[in-house]
Amino acid sequence: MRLVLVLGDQLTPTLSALRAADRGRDVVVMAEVAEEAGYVNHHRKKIAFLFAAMRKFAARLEAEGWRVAYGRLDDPATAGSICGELLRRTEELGAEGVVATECGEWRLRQALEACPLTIEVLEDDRFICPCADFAQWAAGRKALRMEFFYREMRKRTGILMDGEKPAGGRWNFDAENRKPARADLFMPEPMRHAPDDVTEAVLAMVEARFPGGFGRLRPFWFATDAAGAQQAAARFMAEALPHFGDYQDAMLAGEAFLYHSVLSVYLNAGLLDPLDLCRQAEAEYRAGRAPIGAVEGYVRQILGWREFVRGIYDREGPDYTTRNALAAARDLPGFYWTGETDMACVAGAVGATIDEAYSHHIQRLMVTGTFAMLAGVDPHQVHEWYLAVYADAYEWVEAPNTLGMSQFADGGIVASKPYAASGAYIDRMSDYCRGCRYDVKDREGEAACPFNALYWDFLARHRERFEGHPRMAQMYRTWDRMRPERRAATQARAGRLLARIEAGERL
Ligand code: FAD
Ligand code: DLZ
Ligand code: SF4
Repeated sequence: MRLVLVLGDQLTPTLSALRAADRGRDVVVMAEVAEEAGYVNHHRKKIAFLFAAMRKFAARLEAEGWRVAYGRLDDPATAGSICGELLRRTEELGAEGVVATECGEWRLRQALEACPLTIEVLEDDRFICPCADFAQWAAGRKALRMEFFYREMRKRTGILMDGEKPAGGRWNFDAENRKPARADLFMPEPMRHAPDDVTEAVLAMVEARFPGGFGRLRPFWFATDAAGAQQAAARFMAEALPHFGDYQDAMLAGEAFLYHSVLSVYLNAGLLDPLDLCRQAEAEYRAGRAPIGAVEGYVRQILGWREFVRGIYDREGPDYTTRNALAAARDLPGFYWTGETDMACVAGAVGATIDEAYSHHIQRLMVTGTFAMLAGVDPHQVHEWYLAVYADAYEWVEAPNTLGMSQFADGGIVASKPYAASGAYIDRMSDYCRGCRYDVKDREGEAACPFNALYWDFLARHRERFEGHPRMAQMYRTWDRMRPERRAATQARAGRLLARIEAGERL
């Protein structure tokens, strides 16, 4: 008899470990453990979502004939860690070994390697591109560009392909996407699920165990099983997908979700399947219900970005999260945890994060991400923040996005250039600046938008590294054309802002 390990983000009935096991003989081990709940200051909604989904998945497996040894967080006998739980169950049940699907995070992969048990580790084939295939694609390339990887994935899967050609005649419809949002648009809403008894019990436990934990626990409306997640996906496909491309990069004050799917939380826990979502989106295009630009944009995020960052995480190894190419060392400002700042865009993004354990990609990238990079915040602290605060956060997807795409801490593996931008970008893509105490048009005064001075100061600080970059040279020419006294005033303003950040003052 063997134990079959099923982790909180492996809630998929066709998981490789379950396929390899014998349901008449083997015992599934699932465990809510303090070590996983505490390796960062997870949002309470994230913990509640996972525990409720784990309990329901265990019940489903039992209904399908599996024996499940499930350890609850408040079980007095719990060993407190995944390895500890496997050891406890081995002894209790007299098991002869463990079969597991490879864990997403290096941290846990290493902990299981060090666990004194015989563990057979199988590939996680819920991903569309096996790590070995990614490594083969990447080998020998000077630079890894998502776009080329993505085209290979389109050809390999046949998604949005008309024979050898991309559907709609082009691989990429980005140029037609990226409209700023308008407040008078119809706003689709993600599907909200009322908590049932299982979820209520988990919410009560999380309330009791993590009274000072990060984030608002209620109202809680995530789906916690595959059927609910599938309903949410169907709602997205019908109501939001047709405009997904148009407003992919838009932001609106008070609108946390816009036309985004809000499905990553389910996808990353295994309640939805990535290829299936791509096929559902393609079906909307083929049926004429959603335009190619929207569907291609959506598919690119999953078939392209999601698979690409996972391949990078695996290839770069466990030290990836320690990278700090720009030698940034400031502490993460306290307002990342409280939202207490006069910068309306940051307050909006952090506020959504506190309330929903969610913010959409452009808020993550161009608001909280860009601000941290411009302010020279230690990327490891930024990484730990992103890993904690989002319900969809697991290191394999979060770290390349944070350290690579948003902080340029990996020196340019994920992003070819830093996502640095002044307040003008946020002003163009959102309505935040209208309601902000700061003046987005000003760079130097005490009421000037902090992004502006910090942006130019960032470019000046890292001139040696970036001025030769073809897509950044223009910015350096603009900076050089400014009058010396304007440049000095801008850098003085940046210096005052950075000093206030270091002193922990409100911005
Ligand atoms: P949609 O906008 O509807 O996109 C569709 C799907 O595409 C998503 O559900 C997601 O699965 C996938 N996707 C989109 N962009 C990316 C991307 N850049 N990388 C990988 N998959 C992508 N995503 C996570 O799943 N977990 C994270 O911890 C995470 N951390 C991030 C940190 C930073 C600093 C940044 C800039 C991005 C991060 N992302 C992360 C990527 C992206 O922001 C989220 O996937 C997206 O916001 C999830 O919301 P959604 O489901 O509404 O996405
Ligand atoms: C994120 C998380 C949390 C909060 N708690 C648990 C848990 O108690 N038990 C469990 O099996 N998994 C949990 N997870 C998900 C794991 O952290 C995730 O499986 C690893 O990070 C590997 O990707
Ligand atoms: Fe953000 Fe600056 Fe606009 Fe205020 S003025 S919302 S700080 S970009």
